[in-house]
Formats: sequence, structure tokens, C-alpha cells
Amino acid sequence: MGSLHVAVVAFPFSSHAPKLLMVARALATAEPSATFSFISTAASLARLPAAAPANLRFVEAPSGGADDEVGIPAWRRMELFVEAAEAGGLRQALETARAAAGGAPVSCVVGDTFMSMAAEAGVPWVAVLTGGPCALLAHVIGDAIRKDIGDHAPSRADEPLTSYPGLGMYRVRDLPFGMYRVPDLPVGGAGGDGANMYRVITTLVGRMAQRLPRYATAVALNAFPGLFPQDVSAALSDALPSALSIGPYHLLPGAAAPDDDDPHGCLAWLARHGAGTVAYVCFGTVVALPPDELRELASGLEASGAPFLWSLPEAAWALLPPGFLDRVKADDDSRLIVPWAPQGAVLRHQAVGAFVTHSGWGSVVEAMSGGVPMACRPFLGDQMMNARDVAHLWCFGTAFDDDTPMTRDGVAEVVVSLLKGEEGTRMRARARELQTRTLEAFGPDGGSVNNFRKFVEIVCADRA
Ligand code: U2F
Repeated sequence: MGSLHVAVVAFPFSSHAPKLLMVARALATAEPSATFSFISTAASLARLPAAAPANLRFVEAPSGGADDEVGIPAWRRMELFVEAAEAGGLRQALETARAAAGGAPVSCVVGDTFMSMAAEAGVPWVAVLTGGPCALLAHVIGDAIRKDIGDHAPSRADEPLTSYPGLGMYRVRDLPFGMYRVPDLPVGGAGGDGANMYRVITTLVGRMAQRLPRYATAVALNAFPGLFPQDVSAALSDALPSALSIGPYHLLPGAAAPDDDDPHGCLAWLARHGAGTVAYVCFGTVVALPPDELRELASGLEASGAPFLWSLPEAAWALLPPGFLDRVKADDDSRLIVPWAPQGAVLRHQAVGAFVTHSGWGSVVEAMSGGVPMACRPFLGDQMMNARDVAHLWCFGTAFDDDTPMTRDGVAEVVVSLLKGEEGTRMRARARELQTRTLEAFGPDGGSVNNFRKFVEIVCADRA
């Protein structure tokens, strides 16, 4: 291994760290002579697959108490971690990484956009965005939007954002955190957790929006070039000239973990089903569905009569309708509920014909690259804009509005329509076109491949 040493710094919550690890693995694969230190908290590292190229090492970051997962709510752990990182924890981790790499100083920090304290690390900060690019655009010009819309947002909810370049296809109600309304965040737990989580995330996102355009040497986007229309790409380049579309990250050479962990046998179960017959249901790693809506979703899935695979954290199983789990178990040929599924592989499986989801950005690009039509029920952050992209820009799915809870009949109808209806057939065709374009971006002379080459050059520039 050479003396070039790059640190990849994760944000250790939700699905951010696995996505940063994909970029780290791809970088280490592309530049085998350099050393890469992947930095996250001990608890976050313990949840990640350990397999990695030989030139990628794992380094613990101080958690500030955030790793104490018992009894401390998620928003407070996030706050503790960020406070510690801002107060010198990141520098300490970089120092640990340097010592572990035989004293080779870190020449570049590749860091999650939420880790904007990396701007003060004394070396270039190359940021990695895990969320939707258009939500980032809205955040970067957020002051202007807030000044215009301010307190009037609810009465202007359906107004299109045509006065903001690149945002004309979204409505005021689609705007992310803090610009439209303070949401009653469904992030699990009671007692003001939602309001606190909102406060912590809003602060993080605000710092990110201020620091990215000023300090980031480059910003990686989890999208391929040409995915968005020209006016959107132009607005993104104006706001963030150093943005590079290198995604979907999971398709970068070397990014994927060697084997998909499938502890609950989802893939074997899917193998027993015909092409395009199964609805896959998953609401990501942050959203905890409100109990009433969870029950409506469960009843709707049953009422659809379609086979379904549902990834649902075990903590929520007690909230399911009476008898639901027993009925699922009694009919386990056509229904499977698991606490975790290898989603990437599930969405690539030919049996999956529909995806009911919150439309987190990772889920959107995974569905796109699997060619699977989506039913989006967005809740927070970038999810409303992502759902709008799916339903109105790329037209490979449908979207419930963020203030319209799912109902039994609504769910049954959308599942049947996606799996068997004419609209579903059209959407599947659109999803397949997007799948082809996604894969082309990774083919010879593909847009993401070419941009990734530039990204590697920036990250691994000789700065001695
Ligand atoms: C937050 O999103 P989430 O983590 O809730 O959702 P996604 O961006 O869709 O990412 C979820 C990832 O977790 C994986 C899945 C995705 O890569 O494949 N996963 C899985 O493999 N198996 C499971 O059973 C469940 C999930 C936020 F809420 C969103 O608004 C943002 O867009 C996102 C940005 O990173 O972060």
C-alpha cells in the first residue's frame, strides 16, 4: 500500500453509513495503491458488513455517548454524536486513522454531506450525498424559498415552485424539512421525539446547505448523469458547480458487499413465485408508520390478494391487526413478513412486480435499477420530492400525498393496479426503460463511470 491516505467519514445513523461504505469500497477498488480509512462509531461499524478490500480499514469515531442505544432517544443520540464531532471528535478520529495507517497523513476527507464539520479538517472535503438531489437544491436555495413562502406555506401548498429554476415540477407541499410545515414526524417513540428529531435534523441540514457550496471540493450525487431534465441539471450545476453524478452508488464497481446477507430466506421464498407477481413492502430505516396507518396497510395488502414480502422492524409487529401475523404464517407460501430483507437483491429479483415504500432516495434508485414500479407514501425530508419524481417526472409509479394516510382500499387498489392493471403495465415499461438507462451509465463510456473516474482523481490527487 502506498502512502496516499484518504478518510471516508460516515454519518452513523439510518442507512447513511452503508451508502458511504459503498463509495469507500468502490474508491478502494479503483485505487488499490492508496489506503482508505472508513470512519464511523463502534455501534455503526458493528452493523456493517466487515468484508472489504485489503486497502480499506475501519476506524472508530468518538460517539459522544451516541452508541449507548438503550434508553436514549434517537434524536438525542444524533445530537450527542454531532456535538462530539464538531467539538474535536472528527479531528480525533482522523488522528487515530493516521496512526493506524503507519503515520500517513489524511490528504482528503470524503464525508457524508451531514458531516459538514469536515470543512474544518484542514484538508479538502469531498462530500457524498445520500438523499435526493432536488431536495439538496431546495436546501441550498432554502433562504430564498423561506423568505418567499414563509408562514403562508399551508395556504400555498399546491402552488408549483415555478419561480425557482429546476424546482418547477414540485409543489410547495413537496418541499423538504422546515420549508413547508413542521411535520408530526413518524420516527418512532412518543413524548416529543418527533419535534426534537425535526430540530436536530433541521440544524444539520441548515449547516450542510451553508457549508457545501462554500467548502466542498466536490459533491457526489447518487444519480446518473441525464437522470434529471436539462433545467434541473443546470440549476444543480449553478447551485453546486462541483456536483458529480456517480450513482447509483450500489452499482459502482466494487461497491457491493460480496454476498447479500439473507437471514430470513427472502430470496429462496421469491424463487417460488412467478415473474412480476409479488409486492415488496418496506419503509426504510427511519420512518415508523403511525399505528392506524400500519393497520390499514396490512389490511390493504391482505385485501389485494397478491403475494407480498414485507420488511417490517419487529418492534412494529405488535401493532398489526389482530390475527394478521397468524394468517401470514398460515399462508407462508404467498405471504412473508421479515424484520430485514436484502432489499437490493429483492428488487433485482424477477418475482417482484411492485414496491410499496416511503420513497427514501436509496429505495428509489434501487427500484429504478431493478426495473420495479413503485407506490410511494412519503413522510419526511426529501421523500415528498422523491415521490413526485417517481410519479410525475419518470412516471414509473404512483404517490400518495404526504398528508393523506394510506387506507385499506387505497393500498389494495394500488397493489392490484401495479401488479395486474394496464397502468401497472405502462409503469413497468417505464421502470424497465429507466433500468436500461441506469445500467448504460455503468457500461463502456457510461456517464457514471466517467464521472467516477473524475471523482477518484479529485479524491486521490497528490496533495503533498
Ligand atoms: C433516510 O432513508 P432510509 O434509510 O429510510 O431509506 P433509503 O434511502 O431508501 O435507504 C434504505 C436502505 O436500507 C436498505 C435499502 C436501502 O439501501 O436497500 N434496506 C435493506 O436492505 N433491507 C431492509 O429491510 C430495509 C432497508 C431518509 F429517511 C430518506 O428520506 C433519505 O432519502 C435517505 C437518504 O439516505 O435517508
